[in-house]
Amino acid sequence: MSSSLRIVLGDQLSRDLSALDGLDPARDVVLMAEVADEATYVPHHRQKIAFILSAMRHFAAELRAEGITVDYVRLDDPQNTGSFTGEVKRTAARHKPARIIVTEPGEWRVLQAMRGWEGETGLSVDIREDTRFFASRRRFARWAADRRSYRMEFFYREMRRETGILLTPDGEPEGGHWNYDAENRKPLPIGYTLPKRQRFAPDATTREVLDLVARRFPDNFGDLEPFGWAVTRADALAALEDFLAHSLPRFGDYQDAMKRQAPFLHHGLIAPYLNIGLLGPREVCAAAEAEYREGRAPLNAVEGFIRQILGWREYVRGLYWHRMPDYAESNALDAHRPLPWFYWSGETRMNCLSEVIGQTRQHAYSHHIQRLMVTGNFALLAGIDPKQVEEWYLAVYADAFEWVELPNTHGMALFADGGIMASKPYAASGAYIDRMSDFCGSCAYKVKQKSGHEACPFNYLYWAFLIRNERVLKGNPRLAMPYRTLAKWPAERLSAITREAESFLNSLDAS
Ligand code: DLZ
Ligand code: SF4
Repeated sequence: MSSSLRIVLGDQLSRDLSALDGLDPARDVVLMAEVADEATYVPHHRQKIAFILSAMRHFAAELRAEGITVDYVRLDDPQNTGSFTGEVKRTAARHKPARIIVTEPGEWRVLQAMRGWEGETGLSVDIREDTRFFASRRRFARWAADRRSYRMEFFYREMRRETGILLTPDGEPEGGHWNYDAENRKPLPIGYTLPKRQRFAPDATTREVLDLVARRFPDNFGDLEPFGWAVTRADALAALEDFLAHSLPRFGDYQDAMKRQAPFLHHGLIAPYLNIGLLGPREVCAAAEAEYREGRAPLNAVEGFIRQILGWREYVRGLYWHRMPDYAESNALDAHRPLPWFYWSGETRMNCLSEVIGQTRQHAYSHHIQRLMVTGNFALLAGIDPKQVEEWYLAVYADAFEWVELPNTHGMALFADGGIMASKPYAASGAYIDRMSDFCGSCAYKVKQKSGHEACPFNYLYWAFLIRNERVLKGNPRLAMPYRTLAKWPAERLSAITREAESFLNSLDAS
């Protein structure tokens, strides 16, 4: 048998990766490469770079411990060409394999590069399906065929039926309903004690990577330390156990709640591990289901958690591959304002935004409702250019890869796809943030005030957004109520709102 060069990318750190199927340790070589292109295609959070590089180094060490030959290229290797394609060519020249085997990547631009590898190396390139997802790209395409717009809920039900997860023996949804979200919108009670979350102290490998990142990326966004992410499968499993035991039971109740100085609440904190391959979605869903079946966690929590993975995560990935590359180009609400500088500095008098951006800077993490209803909501209301918002989301979160970031930002948060993905824009005034958080009490603005210097900007921005986008949004049945309200207001009131919003937005510095 001739040898194969097998390539493992930084978000493919799974022993069951299809590119490693049938690997012959006596002949095959695995290539893993730290490359400048990947570290710089957006200005990643420094913890994100450290997390990925450290997890890559640990994964390479685990493969070597199995007797597998790993050609590992470090970022500071003087021969490093800086690109996947350059490193594949260099390694192919070194090892002279008969073929290249790789698993399809998570990003469109990388797939385009991969498609050029045959021409670049003169070798056959076997691009294998990423079997770590529940739904293959083909499976999603079958579901999406003939639909003009997609709804996660229906796709999710099919996934539940297909996998049998949380079904009764006669194939009905456990508890009689598919979705328990109505029970999952409670604000945190005052004085509530949150579970303590397990974090992982850096070992020698991580320390070395932290030094490298500090040297190479001194000016990137985000605190490098304290660094508490798991960088091995064993620690990622420990993080999952910690979540299941202490946070899952109340995950449902408080999954939309927000609190000052409490970035993690009851959230899973496992998206970074899932998205780079340290954990697999099947094992995570099975573990959560077992908590319900054994009576340790209630159904509203377990169903809500599983829906994020079996439903939402698969749905956004399917949609990304089904609609790319055109998906990224739409701008349905004609939003062109530049991203305000405070998204990077965190310096704004709007307390909700400074809290959420501060947590993001500290942890390369912010939970889903903060991403959607604070940073996302503001960008939507302010009419910020989708490309600039997307770059920000792709850069600042440890779990962000384009397949998951783009649909969530472009479709869900910004409605830039005009409703392909979500049935309405998630626009909200300050009242929503006030109901779900304790941010407003210590804000320089007054959440109950609708206009004037002290008014919460979300209040007039919300109405100005509806006024500005009336032509596109008025027919949306889910926005019928606010448009009925607007119809009752005199024209002077509408133009005063528009003026106030414009003058506030014009006062913000662009990034
Ligand atoms: C995000 C990232 C970074 C920062 N660095 C690397 C790297 O040096 N080497 C690597 O293989 N992958 C890295 N990644 C992850 C890639 O960007 C990711 O594999 C592609 O975007 C495909 O999803
Ligand atoms: Fe945010 Fe408005 Fe509340 Fe201030 S008052 S924290 S700006 S929602």
